[in-house]
Amino acid sequence: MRPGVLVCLACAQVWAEAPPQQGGPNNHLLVIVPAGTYAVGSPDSLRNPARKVALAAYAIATAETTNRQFAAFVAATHYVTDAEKLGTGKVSLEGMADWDWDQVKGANWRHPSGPGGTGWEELGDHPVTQISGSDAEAYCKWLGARLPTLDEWEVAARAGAKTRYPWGEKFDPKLANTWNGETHRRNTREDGFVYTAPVKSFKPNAWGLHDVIGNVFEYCSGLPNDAHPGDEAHLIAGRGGSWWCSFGTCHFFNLVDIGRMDKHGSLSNQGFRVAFDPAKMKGSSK
Ligand SMILES: [Ca+2]
Ligand SMILES: [Ca+2]
Repeated sequence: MRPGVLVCLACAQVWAEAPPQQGGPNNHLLVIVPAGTYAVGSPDSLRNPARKVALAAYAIATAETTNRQFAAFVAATHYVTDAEKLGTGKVSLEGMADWDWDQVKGANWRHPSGPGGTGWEELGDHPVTQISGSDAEAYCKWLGARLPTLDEWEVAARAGAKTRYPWGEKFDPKLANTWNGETHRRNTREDGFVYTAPVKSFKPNAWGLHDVIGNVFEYCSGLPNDAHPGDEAHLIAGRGGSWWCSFGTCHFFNLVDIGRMDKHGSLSNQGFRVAFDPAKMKGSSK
């Protein structure tokens, strides 16, 4: 597709044509984003200021990577995640105080809330969690994929929208899986889910991407402009917020804010979606 085919009409969210979708390895459904110059950021953000970015063509998954997809990777490679090596993962449950996370022994992607909680087999269509940014990179390497860059993630998540959310400027709790309620002591269940939701439970954006807002924070490559030299070794960026995020705690469930996480940390609200360089997709046999 030649650049310029995607023409924004009078409304910021109406595009002449959505990018094509195609099946990728390990059952990832992908959107092909054409090369072009795209608007990202916001005038209100220091970490992600409004600007134009030139991108080469890339493919990005329409959904967050699921437990079933991650299980196929582990079955093929016997990969051991950071949480499994450490023996613990960070878990937050309804009833805890805002911002509290427990370091739970035995919490890992197979049992994201800990050994007594629901296992991955029952959460096959849910996004994989309790994996670190380093684990996500290992999955991508196996697949012949990579993490999206911060700008690639935002362009695909915006799908032409210039607003704070894919659907406009005002948050709508029915359109994404976030934390509903005044505090983490009690969840009002307005969006129907307390913790992760099966991927694609919510309406996609204009380009067919689901859960760009909420469900799980999504690791991206690169760091925002306030990073220091050497930060890449221990930090990784995340976008879009998660089921845990609320207006009273981390309110990064939007198209602008960029989170920074411990690259080897594992939490029950952090996951990822994959991206590809189109030329490399043909070589994958997964
Ligand atoms: Ca929710
Ligand atoms: Ca997400």
